[in-house]
Amino acid sequence: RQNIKQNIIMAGMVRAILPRRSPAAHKGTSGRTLVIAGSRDLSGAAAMAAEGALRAGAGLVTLSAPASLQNLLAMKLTEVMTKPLAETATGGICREAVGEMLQLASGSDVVAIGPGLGRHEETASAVRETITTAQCPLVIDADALYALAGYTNLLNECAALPVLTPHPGEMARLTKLDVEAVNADRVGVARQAAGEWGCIIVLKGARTVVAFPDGEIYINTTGNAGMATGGTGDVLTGVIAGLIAQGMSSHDAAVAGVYVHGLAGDVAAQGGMVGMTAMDLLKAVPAALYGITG
Ligand code: B4P
Ligand code: MG
Repeated sequence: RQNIKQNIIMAGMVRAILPRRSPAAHKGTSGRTLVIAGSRDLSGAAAMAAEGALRAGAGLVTLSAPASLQNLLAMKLTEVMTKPLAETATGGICREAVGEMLQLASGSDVVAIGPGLGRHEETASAVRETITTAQCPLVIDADALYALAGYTNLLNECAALPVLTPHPGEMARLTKLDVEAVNADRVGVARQAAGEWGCIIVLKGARTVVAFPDGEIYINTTGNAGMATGGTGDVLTGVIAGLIAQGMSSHDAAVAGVYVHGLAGDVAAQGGMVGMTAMDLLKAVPAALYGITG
């Protein structure tokens, strides 16, 4: 394990793996992304993740969220299709929504799940069932990571190698370590989790670590402290999913996604690092992609 290479993610590496748009492309050829996100008080996270997928070039993006958010999200997101899900009394996804989520997933190339779902136990259980039953690649973030704490053994049941995108706080909960221990050995902790659970770990923060089950590590150097603001993590979830929708493997999408996302943060920071928002970052994703592929 010690001998396995640690790679720094370089522009040339990302240039070689990013999808290129054929002149004859239509929206169907750029993939279908399903985002499962949001709860009554957390609509912004769902919107950010859905837009992240679009900004990464995904052809069609569907956002399924609790029914009470339907009108608000449909107003907020012009280009995203919205599908209402059955919800609990507190406004989170309920058990009865599992069938609908699986149905939507079956027509999708990738599912991103987690931002803003809330932490109701019924929602967590519906999330676990969806993750273990859906047949497409998954990007798992935020409250879906909360749902997996104590249940990481379920990741074995995923149809394809899932991508998990924890920040150090979420990683601490998943590993039952404290945040200091995670931060003291980011590479070691991410590598061990990826190997033990059978997943790709994207451990976020300055110098995001991407770890694979075979011990391979990629470290990202794009991005800046201006990204330490609400919603930027939700954008990353959408960006990685949007790249998978366009035909990238989960492996390549995780590596390229963190690089592009950080570069978008660097582009956005040209307008001022302090006070930049996740929305600024979203708008900078196409320029970041263009800067890499031309
Ligand atoms: P959440 O509700 O979990 O909200 P969030 O995930 O923090 O927001 P977001 O999705 O936008 O950011 P994320 O970090 O995913 O937070 C609530 C609770 O979580 C809080 O109570 C807090 O205590 C805890 N928590 C949050 N972050 C923690 C941490 N780092 N350690 C311990 N506890 C934490 O995504 C941010 C994105 O920006 C990532 O892509 C990241 O790589 C990037 N980024 C952030 N700072 C960067 C930097 N300095 N340089 C480069 N990239 C950076
Ligand atoms: Mg987050």
